[in-house]
Amino acid sequence: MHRSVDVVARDRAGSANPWWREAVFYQIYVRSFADGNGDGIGDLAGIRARLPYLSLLGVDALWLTPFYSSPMADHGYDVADPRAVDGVFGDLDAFDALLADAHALGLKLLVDLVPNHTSDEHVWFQEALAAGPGSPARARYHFRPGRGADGSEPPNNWPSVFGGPAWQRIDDGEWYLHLFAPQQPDLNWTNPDVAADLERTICFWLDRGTDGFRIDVAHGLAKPPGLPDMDIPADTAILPEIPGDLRFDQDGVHDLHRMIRRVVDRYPGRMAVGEVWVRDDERLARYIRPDELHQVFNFHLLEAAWKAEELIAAIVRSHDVGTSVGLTPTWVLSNHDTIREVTRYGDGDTGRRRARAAIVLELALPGATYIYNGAELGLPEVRLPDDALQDPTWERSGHRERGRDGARVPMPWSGVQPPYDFTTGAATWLPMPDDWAELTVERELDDAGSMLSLYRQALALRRDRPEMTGPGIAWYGAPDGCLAFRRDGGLTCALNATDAPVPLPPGTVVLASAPLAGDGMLPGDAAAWLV
Ligand code: TEU
Ligand code: CA
Repeated sequence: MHRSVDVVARDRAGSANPWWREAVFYQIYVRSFADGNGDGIGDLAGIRARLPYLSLLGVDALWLTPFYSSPMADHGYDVADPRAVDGVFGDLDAFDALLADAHALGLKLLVDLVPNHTSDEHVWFQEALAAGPGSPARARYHFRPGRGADGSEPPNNWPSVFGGPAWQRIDDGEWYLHLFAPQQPDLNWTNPDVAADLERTICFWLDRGTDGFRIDVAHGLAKPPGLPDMDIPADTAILPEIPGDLRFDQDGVHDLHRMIRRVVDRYPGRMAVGEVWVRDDERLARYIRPDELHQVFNFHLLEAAWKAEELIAAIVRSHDVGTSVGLTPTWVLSNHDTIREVTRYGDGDTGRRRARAAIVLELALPGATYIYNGAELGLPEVRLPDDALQDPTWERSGHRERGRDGARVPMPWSGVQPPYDFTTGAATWLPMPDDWAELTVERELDDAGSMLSLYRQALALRRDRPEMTGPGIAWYGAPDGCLAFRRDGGLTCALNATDAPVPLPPGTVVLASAPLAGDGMLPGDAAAWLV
């Protein structure tokens, strides 16, 4: 077996080697990272106080999830004012101070843009409710009369991503569209006010020195003319990107990304990465054409099962998406919407071993990597009690889907019991498990065998080793259930997804996710780097 996906990345737009191309980004779910004022909810001051940790970890850039003024129906992804900081998280001074300190440590900082929808408490939506049917204020959203004789049926059959219909009826009988929670009305991107306001928001954050954006639901935004019904397979109600899904990835979305790019390009060195859940690679690549986004998340690796064939296919596909437009790819193992990798890969010891191997694999790959806070500690998904669940998915699915809270439990910093120094207060916004004493930052920093130490070693090697370079990878033959590839610069990465040891490829091991199984043998569920 010798597959080659060698492609020399074309330089484009400005710098031959922009900082984001091979950067390691660290995603901070702001509510859950560190609490600076004792109310049990993470905030900007908490992040600022923990910046030395992030510098020690060895990442290049941070991405903060929304910290804007919000009623928190979707924990900040329901934005009431995109140019104001919510009091729960701090204020603009706290943001500026955080940004200045991050820059002083050499860390770049991205903020989240949420252009698909606003909060129902956004001034525009309040105006729209008051102004009535047919008004210019309603034209900024998608208001429609209902179907049926009395208009009591939703205008079309679209489901909300969080369960239930994507339409909400209001008192005067009209309905409005919300692809997510009813508190997140979708904006109408054919209305010029909408684009003008996003431009203001982009400039507002870039003028403060922010390095760029993660763009929420970047495959949403544009809606098909007339909002027709879509085909909904009987077995699915809420997964986005079902075939023929008219809610996402409409051709008109690309004009909006070109607009965003024109604005961002006025600020040299800044960038935007889109959250695009599009499983067709050719369509996914459209979002990173030279005049659109700089990067797009690529979820193939996150969605691959723990099997060599699936991992290889995910890597080849992701790599090709990038190189088809002259870019290096992006890699993601988890984020605040997905099951934590330790749990996804089998939980317990098996899950931990595989998550260790997965990060060794991921950090060997050419391109940019996004790490979700807590992954570096090996945090598992938490099975929270029903009465603690806050994700709107839980209620909207009629308690069929537990939602994403299990991946959003606050970070354990030190100590042996909740709240593990996440807060100086007693309670945390989601309860923390009693058995996380071994998973704190403090404990793992002191343990050479911890997940955190593995991340730190891998990140340091990635930064320092000359072998970790070049955009291409060449595949080696590998035993069944295993994979091995070599980067242009000379690094070999081997991964064993079986449960029995296999011989390592030739070379000197510089990093291994588990102790080697005797001379030159890579144990099961492990990965290694060789030079
Ligand atoms: O997620 C968008 C989105 O489509 C996700 O719901 C995704 O499809 C799903 O979780 C895959 O399992 C973004 C944010 O990341 C999410 O936290 C927000 O709730 C959502 O947008 C609405 O703003
Ligand atoms: Ca707080």
